[in-house]
Amino acid sequence: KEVIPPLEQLMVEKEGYLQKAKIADGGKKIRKNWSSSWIVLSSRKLEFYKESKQQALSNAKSGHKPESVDLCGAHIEWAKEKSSRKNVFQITTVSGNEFLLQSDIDFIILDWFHAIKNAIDRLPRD
Ligand code: I3P
Repeated sequence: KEVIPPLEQLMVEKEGYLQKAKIADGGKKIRKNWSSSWIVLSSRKLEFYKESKQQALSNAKSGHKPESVDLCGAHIEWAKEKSSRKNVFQITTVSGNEFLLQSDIDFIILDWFHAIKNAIDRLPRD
């Protein structure tokens, strides 16, 4: 059966490539592994695609799901001490997933930080 998502979830606020590393899953630390990810921000969530946008779109048609992050109650903070790389921030979800996001380009990472922070601040905390 077809599930129709609420309109707000269809509204993309920002999308682009960043370096991503997941460092905890459900509160449990996992081995850091940086990779390039196509990231899509909508009002309630972030989606991480492993592939290019083109590939992601064709995979989406075949029912393949990206990793999705619920931003309700999530935290975002700069995380200078979590990496040797520059321009790293961390997102921590209510479910205890932790992601580092990074770009070498200052304005790109700043734009993302503020876009995600604004999305989180607009959402209810639970
Ligand atoms: C990790 C890899 C990461 C590095 C991490 C290393 O080694 O070099 O790039 O994180 O450092 O442990 P491995 O591939 O053997 O797992 P940064 O690039 O963010 O510094 P860390 O352990 O200090 O997080």
